[in-house]
Amino acid sequence: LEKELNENSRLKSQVRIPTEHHVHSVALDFKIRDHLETTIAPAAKGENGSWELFCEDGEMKLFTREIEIEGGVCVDPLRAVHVVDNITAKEICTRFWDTEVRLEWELTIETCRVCEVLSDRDVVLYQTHKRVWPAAQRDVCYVSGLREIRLDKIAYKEPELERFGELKNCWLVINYSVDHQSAKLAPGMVRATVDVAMICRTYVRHGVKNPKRSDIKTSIVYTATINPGGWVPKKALRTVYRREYPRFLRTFTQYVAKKEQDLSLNL
Ligand code: 16C
Repeated sequence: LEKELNENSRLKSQVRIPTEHHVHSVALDFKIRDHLETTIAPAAKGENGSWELFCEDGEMKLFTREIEIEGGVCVDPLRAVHVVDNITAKEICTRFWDTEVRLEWELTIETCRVCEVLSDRDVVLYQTHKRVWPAAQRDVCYVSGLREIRLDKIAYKEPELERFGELKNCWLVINYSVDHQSAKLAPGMVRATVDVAMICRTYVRHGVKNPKRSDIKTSIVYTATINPGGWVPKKALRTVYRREYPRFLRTFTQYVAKKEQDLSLNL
């Protein structure tokens, strides 16, 4: 992190002492700020032509770009935008972050274990993913942080949603790879790395004083860059991603909606 900050004076000026104090707090704070600046920028949505829209289903849109690094390893970034009715940013992000319910919606993993609880909203996790033939099985170890974001920290607006209602709150989850002493590589396993952000904003219909679930909409911006950690046949990998990312977003949002539909609304 120090090296990255020293090389980038723009980011250096924005790093502050985070409210959490643990071994990953400064790096996590830096990641949160970077995602708030870049991930939700409208230009990243594909209007500049560099992103390929590969799946569209109602409000849900998924984009990717083909990127290879040294050794022909494919690290295509994924960017998805979605708008869901009736559920809040906090509900979506809390269920995405909560390991207790992970296996209820995450269809690609075999196991998930908490390596360390860093604070009441930051954890280090280890998980193994289902094996896809002919590639070796992958595991991943990452920090996962949950935050509510002050609205004055959000640089970009969503004009269509602002026509519907007033922006009420913003929550996010950041997952990024780290090493941990209790997450040693198992034989036959290949370590993948991830950089994931889920940023959600809740809007309440204009003019409504006591909103019901039918008066709210939440926008989701989800981005993911996975390095599969070693060679994987590119065509197979891209096929898996183009199948699994839409399946994840659809399954996960439907799961949250079902779990929350009968619970009272807390904004
Ligand atoms: O963000 C998501 N989930 C979070 C909680 O689990 C977390 C997960 C990050 C995904 C890390 C995946 C690392 C493994 C990549 C292996 C690729 C090898 C495939 C070989 C193909 C020939 O942030 C939602 C994640 C949405 C799913 C993304 C797609 C990942 C593919 C995983 C491969 C297993 C497929 C199993 C098929 C049943």
